[in-house]
Formats: sequence, structure tokens, C-alpha cells
Amino acid sequence: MTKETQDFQHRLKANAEAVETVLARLLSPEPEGGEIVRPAHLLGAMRHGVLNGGKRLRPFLVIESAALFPGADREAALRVGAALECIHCYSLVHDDLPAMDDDDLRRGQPTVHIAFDEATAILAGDSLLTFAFDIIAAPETVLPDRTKTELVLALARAAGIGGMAGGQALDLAAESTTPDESGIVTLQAMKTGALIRFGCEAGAILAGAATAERVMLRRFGEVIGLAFQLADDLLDLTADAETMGKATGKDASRGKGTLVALHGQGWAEHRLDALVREAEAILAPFGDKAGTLVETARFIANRRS
Ligand code: GRG
Repeated sequence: MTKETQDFQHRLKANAEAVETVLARLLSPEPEGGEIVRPAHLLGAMRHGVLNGGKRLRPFLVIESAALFPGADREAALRVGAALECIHCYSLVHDDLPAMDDDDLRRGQPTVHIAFDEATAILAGDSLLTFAFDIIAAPETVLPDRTKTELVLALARAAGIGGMAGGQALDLAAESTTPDESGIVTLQAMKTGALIRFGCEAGAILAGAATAERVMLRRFGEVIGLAFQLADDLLDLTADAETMGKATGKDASRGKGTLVALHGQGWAEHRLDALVREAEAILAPFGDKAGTLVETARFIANRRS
């Protein structure tokens, strides 16, 4: 393992622990001002869906993108990262439901509707989605109001009809309509790419970066989002359920259109290399400061779980 990879692994772990602490504190039983009570059963389901050992990659992107800019507030980045993770976890809880992907296993544990019940899993997802915007808007997130509004707007657009939820709708429709290559790219950019792109752009937004820098990080997010999905499609084909902590082989068994199914494994591996080079080129203007984000692009392309 190179020194850069070691440093990266260390930072990923340290940031994941910091995010875990913030999430555990946020998901505590005491109601916040304006709330009445936090029902224990629902809170338990939310905690089950969130505090269960994810890689915390999306918060990592927020924290490390923000760290490119001197003066960016790490505490604020941690909270925005935690908000993004809540949206990611809600999407996993709902995606695992019988009406969607119908999975029993997530992050190596029973999915929320198995550990609790379907109605509670739906409500846990709903509450996590709402909670994300609560976290950003709350006074404990110390950022200018205008910055918070920009973050809320960008996150809503990334998660909603023109982003992740819309991508999931296109994905469900694709089970009967078989999209062409550009259709696959669009649905993937929405379903998984949009939150990853937001993670990168959010760092620039909360740091008050110049528009040109924000655009660079947004573009970097798009490129690593493509790499993430391509790697995920490869893993669905090649990895086992134990390594992944979730069911695999589902794409092929459903005849689902992926770029790997369309072009083959060799093509996908070359394309991943090209995407990593593109990600490096986008960040070149930041120089050595962007080393961790460059390693993140490599990690995403090479991940094995
Ligand atoms: C239900 C509105 C709604 C959307 C669901 C993202 C999504 C849309 C569904 C997830 C399905 C899925 C498994 C997609 C593959 C990419 C993905 C999001 C993998 C899980 O993300 P990781 O690898 O997981 O970052 P951890 O557990 O580390 O957070």
C-alpha cells in the first residue's frame, strides 16, 4: 500500500468516526425545540438505518472538499456531511423495502423493515429525509443564512424528482423498458451520482468558495459519481454478498441494463481508469491540497465492497 493510500484510509476512518459521533448525538431521544416527543420505536429504526457501519463516503466528500479552502468550518462540514448521510440512509431504507428492491441484508445486518416492520421502515426513511434539512437549518450549524439556503436548495435538487428519487423512478421503469446507453447514464447520474456530486459541491458552498472552484468540485463530483456506479455494477457482477454486506448478482438476474452488461468487464475497467485520470485533471488547479480527493477517486474506482 502506498503512503498516499495509507493516509487516505486513515483519514476516511477518522472522519467516519467523527461523523458517527455527530449522527449518534443528533439521533438522541431528547426532543429538540419545537418537537413534542421522539417515539422510541421510530427513533430505534432510524438509528438502525444510520448507525450501522457505512463507509460514510458522502460526508467524507463534504469534509474533504471543504478542507480545500482555508477558513472552512470543520464542524459545519461535519454537520452538512451528517445531513447528507441521513438522505443516503433514507434512500437505502426505502430501496430495501419489498415494494422496491426487497432486500433482507444491508451493511451486513437485517434491513430496517426486517428488524422492525414495513410501516416503521417507511416512516424511518421519511423522518431521515426531513431530518437532513433540519440539521442544515438548525442554529447549531454555524453558517451564514444565505449559505444554508444554498445548501438546502442544492441538496433538495440532488435528492428529489430531478435527482435521486427521480433516478430511482427511472430505474424502476427500466425494468420493463430497457433504456439505451444514454438512458442508463442519465438514470445513474440521478440515482447515485446526484448525492455524490452534492457532497463535493457542498464543501465549496459551505466554504464560500468562488464560482469557478464550485464548478470544478461539482464536475469532480459528477466524474467520481460515474466511477462509483460503474464500480458498483462491476461489484454486483463479481463480488459475493458476504463481502458486500448486501445481496449481489441482482442486476444480471433481472436482466437490468448497466454499462457493464452493455460493454463488458474489460471496457468497464478501462473506463474506470479514464474517469480517475479525468478526476485528477479537474482537481489539478488545487495542487497538492487535493491529494486526499484524488485518492478518493482512486478508492471509488478500485473499491472491493
Ligand atoms: C428509494 C428514493 C429512493 C432512492 C433509492 C441510492 C438508491 C436510490 C438506491 C440504492 C440502491 C443501490 C444499492 C445503489 C448502488 C449504489 C449505492 C447507493 C450503494 C451504497 O452506497 P455505499 O457503497 O454504501 O456508499 P455504504 O453502506 O458504505 O453507505
